[in-house]
Amino acid sequence: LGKKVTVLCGGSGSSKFASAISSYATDAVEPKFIANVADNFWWNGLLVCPDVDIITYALSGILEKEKGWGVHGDSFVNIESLSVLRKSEEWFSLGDRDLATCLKRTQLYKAGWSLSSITQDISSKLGAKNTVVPATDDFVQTFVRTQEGDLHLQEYWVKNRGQLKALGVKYQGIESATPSEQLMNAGDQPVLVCPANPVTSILPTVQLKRVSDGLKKAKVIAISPFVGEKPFSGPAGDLMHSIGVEANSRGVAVLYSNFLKIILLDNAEDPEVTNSINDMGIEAIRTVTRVQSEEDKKRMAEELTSLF
Ligand code: FO1
Repeated sequence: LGKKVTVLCGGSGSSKFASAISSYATDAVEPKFIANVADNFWWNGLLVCPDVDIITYALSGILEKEKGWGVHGDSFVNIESLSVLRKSEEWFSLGDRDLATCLKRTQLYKAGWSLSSITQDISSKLGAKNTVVPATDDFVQTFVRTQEGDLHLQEYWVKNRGQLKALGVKYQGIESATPSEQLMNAGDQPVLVCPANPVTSILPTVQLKRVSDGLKKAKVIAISPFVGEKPFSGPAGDLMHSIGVEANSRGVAVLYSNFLKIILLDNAEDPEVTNSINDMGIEAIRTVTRVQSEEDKKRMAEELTSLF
């Protein structure tokens, strides 16, 4: 068996890297994918876990890659029917197959299963090639402070399309949540931080108690989700400003500086940013960070394997 590595994931931005490692690096490494849970929410009585599901679908080869969430080729009959009943409430388009995942999850959750046992069960039934572990079994939820009040991340991002000015972020429940055992022991192995939105996808995982300290001794490698000021996907820019850091790769390095050893930056990155990250004692390596084709995934998997 290969070297054990821990991969910290968000959703869409991380899914290509998760599938790159799963498809092309598993001769050399045995990856464990830790999924963010702070975007989980209750929808029509169902427990929806977008990032957990996005990574599970990616590792099972059924992710809708175009959108970066949901199941490829899914239908949306349930949403059409629900919209007939109350259109204004149906801003979250959960596909029909996705609905089955969430129905089953909710049923098991209500029967007393932990989120990690449920995830293990669902991911193995869907044929995921590697283990997916929720960052915690407890409830941690991201709320964005706006002039209209504190909005759950899904309301801020999906319902309001990220149009309200973000004034701050809080992770409700994080102080009392217990990190998963795999996350707690991650410091013993190399750790990869996928190019995810730090504020919504990585901080709620690494700020779980004792995690950041545990990561200090690990070889932690992150891939920047930014090229210049432009994030790969999602609301990273505004949310980073709202917590007082620059919305670029240097801001990412600052947020991870407690434990980060290496950061992969795109070749197009500003040399000044690269130099200032090196000055922080973090090794900045320039490469091609965009991963689209299978060829790109293979190259990225080889590059990462050589760093682990
Ligand atoms: N994102 C959207 O922008 N619109 C949607 O209707 C939507 C539905 C959806 C259903 C299931 C799922 O797992 C994810 C879904 N997402 C949708 C993506 C998602 O909620 C966000 O991109 C992430 O949670 C942000 O971390």
